[in-house]
Amino acid sequence: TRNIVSILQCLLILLPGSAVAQKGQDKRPNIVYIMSDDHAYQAISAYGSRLNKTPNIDRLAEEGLLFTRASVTNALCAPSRAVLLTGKHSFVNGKIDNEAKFDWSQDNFAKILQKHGYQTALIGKIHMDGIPTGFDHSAVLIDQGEYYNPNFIINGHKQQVEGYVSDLTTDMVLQWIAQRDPSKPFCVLYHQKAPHREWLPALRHIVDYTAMKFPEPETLFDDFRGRGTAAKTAEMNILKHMNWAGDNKVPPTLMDELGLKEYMSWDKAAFNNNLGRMTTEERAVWDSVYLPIMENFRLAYPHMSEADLMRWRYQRYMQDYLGTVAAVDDGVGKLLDFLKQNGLDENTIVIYTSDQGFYLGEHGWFDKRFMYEESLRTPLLIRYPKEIPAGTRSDALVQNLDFAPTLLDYAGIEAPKDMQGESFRKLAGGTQKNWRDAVYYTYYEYPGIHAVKRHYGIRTDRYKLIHFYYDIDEWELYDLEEDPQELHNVYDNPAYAEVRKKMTEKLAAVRASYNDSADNDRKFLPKTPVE
Ligand code: SGN
Ligand code: CA
Repeated sequence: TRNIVSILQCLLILLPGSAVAQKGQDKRPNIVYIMSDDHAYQAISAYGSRLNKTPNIDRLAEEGLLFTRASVTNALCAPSRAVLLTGKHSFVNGKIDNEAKFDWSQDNFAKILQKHGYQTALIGKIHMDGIPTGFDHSAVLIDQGEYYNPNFIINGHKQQVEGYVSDLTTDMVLQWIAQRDPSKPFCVLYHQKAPHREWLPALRHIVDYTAMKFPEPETLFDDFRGRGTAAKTAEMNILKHMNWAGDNKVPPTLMDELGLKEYMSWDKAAFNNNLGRMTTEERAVWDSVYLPIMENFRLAYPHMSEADLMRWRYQRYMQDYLGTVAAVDDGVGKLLDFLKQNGLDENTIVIYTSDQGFYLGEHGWFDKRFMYEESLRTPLLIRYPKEIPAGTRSDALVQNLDFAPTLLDYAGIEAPKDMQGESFRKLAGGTQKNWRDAVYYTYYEYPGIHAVKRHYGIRTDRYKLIHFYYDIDEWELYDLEEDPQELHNVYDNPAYAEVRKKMTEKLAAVRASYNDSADNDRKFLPKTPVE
């Protein structure tokens, strides 16, 4: 089977234009929904990245619409995917964290599209157990998936596929589009694993990216003065909580030699498993690039201060993270070219987004989870020339909650009344009239990895109010205009008394409007209380 997949991929690459343009009377638009995993907007040049260039994702901004303030309702992988599918908040669809079971029997927008004659496919990472419902075809990674020669479950059958995960995911998407029935519209969820931890780039990108030096964020050495307990106790610090082998690619033998300890018990195993998936030839290329870096580190280590180590780890992190983004961007380029070559570019809506944002060293952090801007916000770009003028930007407070109703709207289908999001198709011209003035956020995975405490809150045009609860009871209020980096909690600042009052009322109203409550918060608490 590995060979068959490879042959099909070759055919596809050899025969551009082999897919058929849309035929027949059904002119409803096709949908390609691209979602990568943990792709920070700070790592997209259309968003003004200081770090990297993403020429292909940028094409979506040049030819379509870029949302500057799109956000998620719960900055974690599987919950975000459940919100995408259902158009409902986590406390309604039940997938509150990565652990909770997702009930695939509930309604989702793919099922609705299917019922209305769309061909549907899900390809790449889904990170939810069970057999996906609503898709004619599925080829999904298992759990987090693997970077090199990954396993896929293709329509229920597990198989290892040779190649690099981001390229394979792209090729499988193109292959599926090529073989579809051209008389019916299609919708494909094209879900990249990258740039998720442990950040292993395609071999074609490692020489360039490991040679780069990236600017440091202003808050790399944040001391969290002016913030509450939650930020101080989170375990997302690049110096203290990152894995040496798995994340920074320091070989386990070198860790032992330098006396570096595993932070996560699976650190060394992760390194060995990831690299163990490469063929001998692939491994030789990898070693030729990474071993000299590690030899330099071995020599430098005895003379490095804590700050030096932080800087070194930040650079290593960025080199690998941004290296994985490069193949995601290549894939977007390949898809856009493919659609054009096959006459599908006018009638296909192409969306690019991520399952949430990510910290690229801001506050000294990696990972996500918090309602602070870097993880709350997510990139969102849409190309659909029939309705969206080139080069449009919108500041509207759209959310991943809105995807299901929006995609149904584009397909000419009325969204079920119980979906909580709203179609943002009407914002496509760039207007912000008649749109929500606050987004609602909930986060539940605590106690858990990275130790980010449970919280919920709202963000409006200018302010953000957050309540951390469970083993603490703390409020934070930020003035995003005065303090875009969220360094000063002004909740107890008398100058903000009026703002605090209004935001508190607003939060209560928004919570009630979505049917969320303190009872819900309690319902989702772990059964055994934390000491
Ligand atoms: C793994 C990662 C975490 C990450 C979660 C959730 N650790 O547990 O850093 O927050 O996934 O990510 S790792 O050492 O195993 O890589 S999510 O995107 O799936 O929500
Ligand atoms: Ca994610």
